[in-house]
Amino acid sequence: MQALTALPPLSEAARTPVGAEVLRGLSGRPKTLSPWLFYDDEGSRLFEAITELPEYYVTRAEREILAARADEIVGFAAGDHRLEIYELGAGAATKTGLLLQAALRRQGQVRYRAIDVSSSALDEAKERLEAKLPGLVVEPIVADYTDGLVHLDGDLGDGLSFRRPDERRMFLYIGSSIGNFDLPFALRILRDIRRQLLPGDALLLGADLVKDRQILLSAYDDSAGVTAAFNKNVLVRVNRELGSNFNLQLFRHRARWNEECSRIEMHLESLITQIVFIRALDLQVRLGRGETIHTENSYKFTDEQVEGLLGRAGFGIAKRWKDKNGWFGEYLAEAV
Ligand code: AVI
Repeated sequence: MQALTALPPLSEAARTPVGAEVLRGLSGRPKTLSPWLFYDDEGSRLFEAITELPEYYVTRAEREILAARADEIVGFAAGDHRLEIYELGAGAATKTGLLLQAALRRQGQVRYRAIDVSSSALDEAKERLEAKLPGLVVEPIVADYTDGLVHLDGDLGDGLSFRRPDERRMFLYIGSSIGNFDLPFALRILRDIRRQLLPGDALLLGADLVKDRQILLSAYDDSAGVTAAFNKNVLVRVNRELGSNFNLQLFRHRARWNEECSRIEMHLESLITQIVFIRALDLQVRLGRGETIHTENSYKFTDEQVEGLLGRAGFGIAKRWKDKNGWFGEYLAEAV
């Protein structure tokens, strides 16, 4: 009975971000749930575990590039200016340390403004990075950058008008997070970033590249089942927050390569014909056997696609780097 009283009333539940998304995604067909729902505490923990998996090359490949090239990247971005570094979706900011160290080697002191929805991840990153890197000042900005950066102007401070002439901004958008958005939305994010910059400022964009299909499929359907648990955790979250009765045993994790769209798709496939009830939304969800809930896209790019997107957003390419396998790309783009 306790759970009954803990749930918000119907109309209120549908207006919470989670309620609204579940109502939108599961009312019609095809069924979808947005990937931001993955990242509750357990989902964030599972994602960190994914980044350590042997099959999930993405994080390792990017770290390899940053470890080898951080000084070069920072040098290109700075020219003879001082760099101020911003990061979108900073989270625990583990790979970023390599770039911050390189910037500190150049200029002794660095201001790093980290933007993320999770205040606890930002607090943890501030404590860890400032303790480890003397000269670094971390300024956490708690915000959802997918809502646009314009309303951040106050937080981003002096906007564009109040810039020291010897200073340049470098935005970091690494980890191939750009790949989790459809292309028009990805372009919108890049344009939002461009609006925060002046000509000569820089954006470092990390993008996962098209490669052998089997390598891609294993990365999103690992042998230890961590990605499956990450995917199914979305149902655990909906059960907890909206009082639904999804039975995890009756769903299978699926990773598919969609060649035409150049993306890995993650789905939750219903193993039987079933009806799930979502109490807080007073919603019955009918799923046929084999029907799926599409939970994530992860686009894989070519150099031309990345550079085309950057060009349309108002950037020129200054330089690009790859890992030794050529699986991941780091693109330094200059605001023009
Ligand atoms: C966060 N993002 C870049 C990851 C990716 O590879 O698309 C999310 C992920 N989904 C399953 N594994 C990792």
